[in-house]
Amino acid sequence: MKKNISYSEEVKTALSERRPVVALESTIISHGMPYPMNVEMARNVENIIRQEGATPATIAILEGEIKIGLTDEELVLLATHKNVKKVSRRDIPVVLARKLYGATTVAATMICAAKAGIKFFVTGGIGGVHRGFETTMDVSADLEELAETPVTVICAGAKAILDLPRTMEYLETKGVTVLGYKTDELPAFYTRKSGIPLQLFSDDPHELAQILKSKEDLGLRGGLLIVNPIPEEYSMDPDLIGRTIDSSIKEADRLGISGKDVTPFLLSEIVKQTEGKSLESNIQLVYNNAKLGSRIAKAYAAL
Ligand code: PSU
Ligand code: MN
Repeated sequence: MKKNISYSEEVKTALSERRPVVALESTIISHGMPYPMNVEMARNVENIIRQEGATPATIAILEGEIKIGLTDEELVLLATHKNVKKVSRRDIPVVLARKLYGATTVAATMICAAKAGIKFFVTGGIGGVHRGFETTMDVSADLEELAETPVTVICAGAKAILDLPRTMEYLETKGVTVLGYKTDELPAFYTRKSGIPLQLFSDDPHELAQILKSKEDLGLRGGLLIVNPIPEEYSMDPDLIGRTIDSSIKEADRLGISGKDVTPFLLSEIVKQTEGKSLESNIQLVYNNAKLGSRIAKAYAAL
């Protein structure tokens, strides 16, 4: 076991018995959703993973220690604490050395999961190439992490706050395998379709597990990205969400929001402008991803 990392009993036991474990991120709790829905979501998603027969491992940094698996008090702390930093790859060493609190992004959660020997990670949406990238050069570190770190990420695509075609091009250039689950189109988070075709897809969690195994057997670096569309009954009206995203981006520009604050600002602005409707969709797609991620993790454990 490495320095600076500690495990909950539940996760430690599951890992030592080689049972399926599914990682969860904490930026979605601290900077992605408002209280108290964030902590409710965090609890429910863990329970869904348990019901599916896998073990959840929510990951965060608490007082300079990487925690793999959190207590309920720790989930509440992340959901309410004002001094929890948004931690991506670059921030990890500083937050550890200064013994601070950090909520891990997709990139940072992948790093911690890989160090803990966890192969599967469920979230809502990944970061990507931001719109207006030509001037800002704003590209999420999540994309580079998918190219480097061997963790399979299950998400509902990426939000149209991003430049989705360029996000896909970036992933292609970096050699990241993007697999659609029961879809041949990149899902756009709140909606099932983006108009961007996928080259690779599968309808079968067992085949997805087998694809990961083949990649590992060959020693290919980097992760896999599995994109799972939001269930039809929770998907949003594309025109409404499109307009909301456009006006949220305008508001961010008007206020001069930049860097790591862009994504959290846009997420909260969208919830505000849809009067909470988008939040219900966001929560439901996380649950849907948790079911799929657990099934793939179980299929992999049975290989
Ligand atoms: N997209 C979402 N919800 C989120 C995030 C992205 O729909 O909560 C979070 C994730 O933690 C992701 C991070 O890794 O935002 C990306 O931030 P940035 O664009 O600053 O890299
Ligand atoms: Mn950025």
